[in-house]
Amino acid sequence: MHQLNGNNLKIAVQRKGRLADPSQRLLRSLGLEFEYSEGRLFSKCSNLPVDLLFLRDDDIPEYVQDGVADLGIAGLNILREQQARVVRLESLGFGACRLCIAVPCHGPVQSLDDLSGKRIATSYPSTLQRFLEEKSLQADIIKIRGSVEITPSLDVADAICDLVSTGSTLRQNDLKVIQTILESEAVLIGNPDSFKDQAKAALIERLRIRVQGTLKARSTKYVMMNAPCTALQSIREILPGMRSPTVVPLADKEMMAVHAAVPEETFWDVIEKLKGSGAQDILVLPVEKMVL
Ligand code: PRT
Ligand code: ZN
Repeated sequence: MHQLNGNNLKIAVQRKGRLADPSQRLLRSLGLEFEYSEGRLFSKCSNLPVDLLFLRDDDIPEYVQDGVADLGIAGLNILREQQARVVRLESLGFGACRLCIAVPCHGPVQSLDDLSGKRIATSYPSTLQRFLEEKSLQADIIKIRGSVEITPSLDVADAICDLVSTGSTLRQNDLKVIQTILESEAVLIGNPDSFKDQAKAALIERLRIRVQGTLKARSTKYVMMNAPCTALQSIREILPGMRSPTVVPLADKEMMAVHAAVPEETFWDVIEKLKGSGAQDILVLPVEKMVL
């Protein structure tokens, strides 16, 4: 059995569930090398002074708050619900979902105002309570641990407040969203005291830069194209906000190759405009890491 090292940076991630695989993938993409097998509670990284703790997602904010772990990866939904005293370091771009109030499609409650005096079943009572207070709504909150979506058909509740990602669970239960109360995704959190330890603070900073480099790379494509030299000015204008693209001369003196990084969200627009301005033979490559 491995022993945890008191000086090592401890990172808590979900053991099993929706955030488990993407969290481990992210950690590996940061260059952390570790072993994992199901049922394992912790693992020492072989190449950095980092120990990983594998926990239930609900326990992660508290472990970080209490300093058992220095960093953690948890859903924003859990952080908000628990109001944990931790610092939010980075949004991680996975585990996206919305905490929503949903009602039976053809029931008496069709809007927020109809909720007055009604029963809302949820696993997120604090977040819901705060939302209702903000809206000056009075409703009974029924705290349920799982399978919240079946409570209206059992007449345990008139509405639910639950996480939605694809919406298929709601559709299967003939429910529809009337209000989103939180947009959530996985976030990297930290214990504020961990930054007081110089060695830990320095390692956290290194890991943060690696997280940013990995996320930036995921949302960027590397585009290579050939174009007539006369199109250089218009191609530069189509690639706004980029540093100067790389221009490589070709054997055909009138032609050049242009290489540039393009953000995913504007990708197709940019490609179409590039084509329109004379670019041809456009190659698009994924970017592995991006450190600016
Ligand atoms: O065992 P442990 O406590 O660690 O795991 P868990 O079962 O409590 O959590 P898990 O693995 O289901 O979810 C972990 C985290 O994933 C959540 O805290 C959210 O941050 C995030 N996440 C993203 C989701 C969903 N999407 C999601 N769709 N968590 C739960 N759901 C559930 C939702 O509650 C509902 O039952 O999926 C159903 C709805 O999904 P759709 O796709 O039908 O809309
Ligand atoms: Zn959980």
